[in-house]
Amino acid sequence: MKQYMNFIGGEFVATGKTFENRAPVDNRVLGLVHEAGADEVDAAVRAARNALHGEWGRMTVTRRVELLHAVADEINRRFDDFLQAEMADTGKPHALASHVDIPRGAANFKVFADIVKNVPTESFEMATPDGGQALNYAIRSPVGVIGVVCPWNLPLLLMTWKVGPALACGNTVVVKPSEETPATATLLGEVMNAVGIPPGVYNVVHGFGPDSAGEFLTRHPGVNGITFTGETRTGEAIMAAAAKGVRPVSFELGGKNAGIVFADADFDKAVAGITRSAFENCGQVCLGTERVYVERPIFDRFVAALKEKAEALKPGPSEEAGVSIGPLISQEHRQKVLSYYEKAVREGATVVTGGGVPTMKGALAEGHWVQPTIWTGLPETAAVIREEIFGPCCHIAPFDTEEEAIALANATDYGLATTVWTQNLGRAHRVAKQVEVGICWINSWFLRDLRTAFGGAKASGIGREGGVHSLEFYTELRNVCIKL
Ligand code: NAD
Ligand code: 6OD
Repeated sequence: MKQYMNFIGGEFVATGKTFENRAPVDNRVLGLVHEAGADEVDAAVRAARNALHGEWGRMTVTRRVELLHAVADEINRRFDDFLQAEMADTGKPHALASHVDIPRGAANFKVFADIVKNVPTESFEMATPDGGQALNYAIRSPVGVIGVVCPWNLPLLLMTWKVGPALACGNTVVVKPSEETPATATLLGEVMNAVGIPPGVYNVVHGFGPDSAGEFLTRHPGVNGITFTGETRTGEAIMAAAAKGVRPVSFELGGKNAGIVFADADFDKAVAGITRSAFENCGQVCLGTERVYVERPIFDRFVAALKEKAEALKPGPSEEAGVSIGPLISQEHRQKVLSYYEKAVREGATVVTGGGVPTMKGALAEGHWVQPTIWTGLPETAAVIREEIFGPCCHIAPFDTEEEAIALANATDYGLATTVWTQNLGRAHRVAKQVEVGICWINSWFLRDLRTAFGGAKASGIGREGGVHSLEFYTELRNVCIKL
């Protein structure tokens, strides 16, 4: 039976306490995860602290950049190992994991290493009261030990999106992967050792949230900053933990994102785009579109076209030819999604398609499958329009004016992302400026340039990461003032 161990100070560490890691496609046991207790978390934080004061802390930026490039190269060399691990843990289709998750896992190390190498700091000359001069210049120092708490939907991608810039800036990390997806974070430990990242720079502790590794890590006074991706409610608990010691947080939280389709949009591209934003990764993307607003003249045609696309999605195991949708992550999450499917019907929705569980053959019948689902006809107060579901589903409603579409999109506590479909450039700019989100895609969705700011407005997050913005969180900017 495969064992997923903690990675502390460059060594794989077993604990007496394990839990099962199960495959979402058929619920088979993939292996046993060694849960870290308070002692292991403490050992990981101490290893990370020691590494800050060792070779890593003294290393030149040039050498650090070389090592992080080597990490990326080694992930690419072991591409298939990472791919198999990610597909087993998540059940996502091969095409998605091989084109998005694993390549981004590698890119996150190179891009941020290059940014850190190339970003200058400011300097100012100033006149002094005695008629002389002083020179001010800024230096960026690592924050210290960073706690990285991760979700399960894009495990390697979202973990390295934090670890890449944290290490590039000279910090050390203790990563707490989701209990649902322990594999790729563990595998990355092998990569770190293989390329010569000093022991203690990258640590992994496995376990759950409350009263387990997640809470032990975020409450640990030796952690200098916490970066977290996950549910807004979990963010609230972590923020309370971070308040002790006044430690900084960077949060990427939940969403209830709108898609807006104007009648002047390229119809086929809009349908293809919303098909992706509503159903990709079985709807388990924080940037996904669970509320779609379509201008009235094309509403009926759009609903019919999206229905056709949803019904054409083929569920199945990651490597089967033609499979385009995987299962949900767990039985528990499936219960949550199905409870919303039932609630939508109770609240009076018209179920355009889906609403249940597909028939799967053999062992796959034990997997966490749900049908891609489209609703119409609900009032904006309905639970499936207000609350994040995180499943392959959306409600579609008509609108009549640009102002109405913007008001509908903004009528939510969340503010992560919007996707807007129009061929009118002026309208695109007007809407993008008024939607209250961290990222607004026009005629596209989940198109990522890692040099840009990423994060959420309102209840969708705190702070921005990406490009130089990551440096704001992962470094402490200091000013040196020299009287000349
Ligand atoms: P989650 O909040 O349940 O768990 C995320 C991580 O937090 C896990 O590792 C979990 O063990 C840990 N955790 C849970 N409780 C904790 C606690 N009290 N203290 C410390 N750690 C704790 O989220 P999830 O179900 O894994 O992921 C889905 C959610 O993540 C959705 O809400 C989605 O929108 C959000 N998400 C947001 C973004 C973004 O960029 N904004 C990206 C991906 C996912
Ligand atoms: O692409 C990224 O950098 C990013 N943070 C994506 C988040 C996806 C949410 O599920």
